[in-house]
Amino acid sequence: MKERGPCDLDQTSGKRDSKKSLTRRSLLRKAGTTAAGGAAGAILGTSLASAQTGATHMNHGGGATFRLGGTVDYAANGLDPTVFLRQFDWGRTSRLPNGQTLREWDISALDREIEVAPGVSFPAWTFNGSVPGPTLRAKQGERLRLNFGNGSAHAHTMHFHGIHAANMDGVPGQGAGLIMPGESTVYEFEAEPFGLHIFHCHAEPLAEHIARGMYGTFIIDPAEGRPRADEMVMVQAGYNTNFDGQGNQLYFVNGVPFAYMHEPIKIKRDKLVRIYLTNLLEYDPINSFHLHGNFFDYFPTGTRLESSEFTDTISQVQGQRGILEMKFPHRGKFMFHAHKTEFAELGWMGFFEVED
Ligand SMILES: [Cu+2]
Repeated sequence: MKERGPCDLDQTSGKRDSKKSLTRRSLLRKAGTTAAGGAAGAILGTSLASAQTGATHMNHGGGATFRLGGTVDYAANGLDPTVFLRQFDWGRTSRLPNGQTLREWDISALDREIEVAPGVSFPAWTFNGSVPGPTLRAKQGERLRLNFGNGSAHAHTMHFHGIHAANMDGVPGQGAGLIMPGESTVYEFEAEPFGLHIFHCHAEPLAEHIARGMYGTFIIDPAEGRPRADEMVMVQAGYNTNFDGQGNQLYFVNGVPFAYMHEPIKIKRDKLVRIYLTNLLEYDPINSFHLHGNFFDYFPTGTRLESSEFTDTISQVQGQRGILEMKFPHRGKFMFHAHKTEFAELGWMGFFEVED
């Protein structure tokens, strides 16, 4: 990891209200004394710098930035959250002798340093070079094939949620088992059931392999499709930048804390929006999603076509996921964030910007 100097905690004026002081204390408690202090310091710098200029870092008008307006280098990270949001990897297709469609992807495990906050680098383990990995998408009834190669210095697997044979489960000791550095394997199974699923590495220690970034979203469309909508994927997770396994110093959707505060998600008023929301957060047992100024229909795991709930807040435990559908009747900016406010203030918050 990059070395950082002492973080910016001492540069504040004494002018803070009790809420910011509390935030500062909880950040100090979480940050520890390693590089995580840098990460938390970068975040904390937001509220302290804002306090000095009279703004607040949850300013609904201006949005949040890291200290001094810094952003991370999306190009170097191989992931631009605004692009990733609506990017679905359909792989390539061919026809099997029985007439079934074969859909195929090439996935590599790669070690990669990514910038998780301005000037703070994190030694990630990735699928295809980014955290999260690609959003894989298929249609119910297809045959799916994953050509998996391990270009990492560590042993990994690909474990898919879904219905499949035991030897295609991507766990140590079954089927191909652990895929060693330089080795490869093929996972193959039917696309079932339709819904919103996930994939992740299942090598041990499992929590670390996931927390390092080895996860992604796996969507199987129902045969009859879903109503036309502006579709997007949001992968909730975090970075445990001090590797203590006790919690996370940064939280996000789609790899970059505060990304959609910098760059609100543009939405057309009265148009159907569909969010594929997954939770790959390690070390914290529960994540949540709360939408301001609106309600949504919720389809847990996306495996039924009828909404189970009309709400503005849902929770997801690790590995849980669900589809949200909504229309925005009002123009303007609306926040979305973890209703676990500690996560929100450490990066898991963003804006929708609704326009005509
Ligand atoms: Cu792994």
